Amino acid sequence: MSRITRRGMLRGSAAAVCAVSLPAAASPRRPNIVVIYADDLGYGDLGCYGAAGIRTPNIDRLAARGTRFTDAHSPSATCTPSRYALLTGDYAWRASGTQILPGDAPALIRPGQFTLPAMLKAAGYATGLVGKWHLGLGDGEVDWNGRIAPGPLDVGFDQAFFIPATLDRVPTVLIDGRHVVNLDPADPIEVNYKTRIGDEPTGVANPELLKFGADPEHSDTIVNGISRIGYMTGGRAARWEDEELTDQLLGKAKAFVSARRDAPFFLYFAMNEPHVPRAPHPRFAGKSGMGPRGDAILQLDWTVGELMRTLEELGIADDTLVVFSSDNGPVLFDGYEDQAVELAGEHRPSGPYRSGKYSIFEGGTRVPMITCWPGQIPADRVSDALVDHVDLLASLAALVGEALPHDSAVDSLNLLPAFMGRTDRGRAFVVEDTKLMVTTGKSVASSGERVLALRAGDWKLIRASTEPHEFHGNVIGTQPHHQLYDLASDPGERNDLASDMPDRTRELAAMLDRIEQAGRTRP
Ligand code: NG6
Ligand code: CA
Repeated sequence: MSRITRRGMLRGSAAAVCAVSLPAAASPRRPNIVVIYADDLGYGDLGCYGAAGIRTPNIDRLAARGTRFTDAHSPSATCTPSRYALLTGDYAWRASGTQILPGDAPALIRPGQFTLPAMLKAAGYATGLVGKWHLGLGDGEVDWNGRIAPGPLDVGFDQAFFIPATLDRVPTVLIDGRHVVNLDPADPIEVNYKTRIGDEPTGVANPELLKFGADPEHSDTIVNGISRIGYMTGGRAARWEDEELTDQLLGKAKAFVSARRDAPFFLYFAMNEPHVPRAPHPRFAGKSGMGPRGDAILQLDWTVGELMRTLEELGIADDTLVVFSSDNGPVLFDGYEDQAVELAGEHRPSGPYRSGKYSIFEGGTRVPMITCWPGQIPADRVSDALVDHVDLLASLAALVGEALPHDSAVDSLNLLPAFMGRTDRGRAFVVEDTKLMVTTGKSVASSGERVLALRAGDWKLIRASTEPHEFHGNVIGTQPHHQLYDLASDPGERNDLASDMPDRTRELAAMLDRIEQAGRTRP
């Protein structure tokens, strides 16, 4: 019997394993684990999920070699809370402060907190982060010119090469471990999210310097011809060049896996595509016919292919479990005039689901997800199991034989058999989450209401919220009353059944209240 079966599967769900005949697997090594987390990639954005207008052969190949999920959810409809839940195993809405963070926010995950990388590190894994962090740094006053802590290295990563927040937020610099890369001490960095500092051009004052226009929220300091959210001065030698960034991150990811080819490693490769601002390398520019958003998806796909090729060349592809997914649903216009809306044509970035990023409708959190581990996970399989990224922590703990402390990872369920593609039995329910955007002139705060929805089987209850909600003219799903949808017959959430089915609505609303009040969902 393989180590996986012995150490993980039987512990979690013996029945599920026995129900399906497994490929007789030779004893695998403890696998390397690579989580590739795309940013704002939608359910309908990949060829293997039905996109006809965009070619994603590398990610499609990953799906052909593994299992593709049709009902996988990011824990939230925006980045910070999704990543918080992925890394901690707690639904983000249980904690305060888990909204989209500015680039100078303090560390949200505190040192000592139980996390996915800390768990894998305890199991003997080398752990690395390459890419987007967006979970805050420091204790309130980040010293961009000195030692930056706490950060990823304090919550379980051995190595971290990362961008602090988002591509559209200052500071637009990379951090290696605890220090800004290429920082010239004679040109110190200063960051301010409230008032303009220094005399560098801004999108508001110098729109003629921009590669593309931006809305007022994205019109502060211009870096590399792109205006950002927030002001920064200094650090000129350290500023990234958007067009080169993904190649640089890929280089780091390749170096990490190459250096650790002989030991189990965990790589969290947090890619930025197709988040705004979309400025892919010139070799992708204009190639999709859908403008920079489509081109960014081509870049994402190519980069995934390169990382896979590296694993193959190192001879470790068969010893590596790859998980591919996205932190939230898609958005076309997100502040920059890059023609994403105009050039989308027939492309439906959310596939059959309604709305996208920021939304409590399915498009907000129903994301592509693929797991691939040659010889262990069935190839070319489609799974309808209901799964959530919050479950990866408990599931991977089961895989490597680590126990979870009772009071940590409180919403993370061991769904290893589902992630291994060996059963379609996933969660009985999942809580969907969004923290609403409130647009008030210049300031777009995500200090608005938190709206939760409960998926129980095909039923979906969207909890009533008091604020009316739109984002850039899109209805994002909230109403002053509960909504009830039957996704089996109405996947697009058009037919609110709440007034026709008051009992079911009440029952699901009460269940959601109980889940919230219980403080945990893991048994
Ligand atoms: C929003 C930004 C948006 C994007 C998002 C974070 C405005 C108007 N919009 O506040 O451009 O950066 O935050 O995206 O400021 S996420 O994928 O990291 O959650
Ligand atoms: Ca995102």
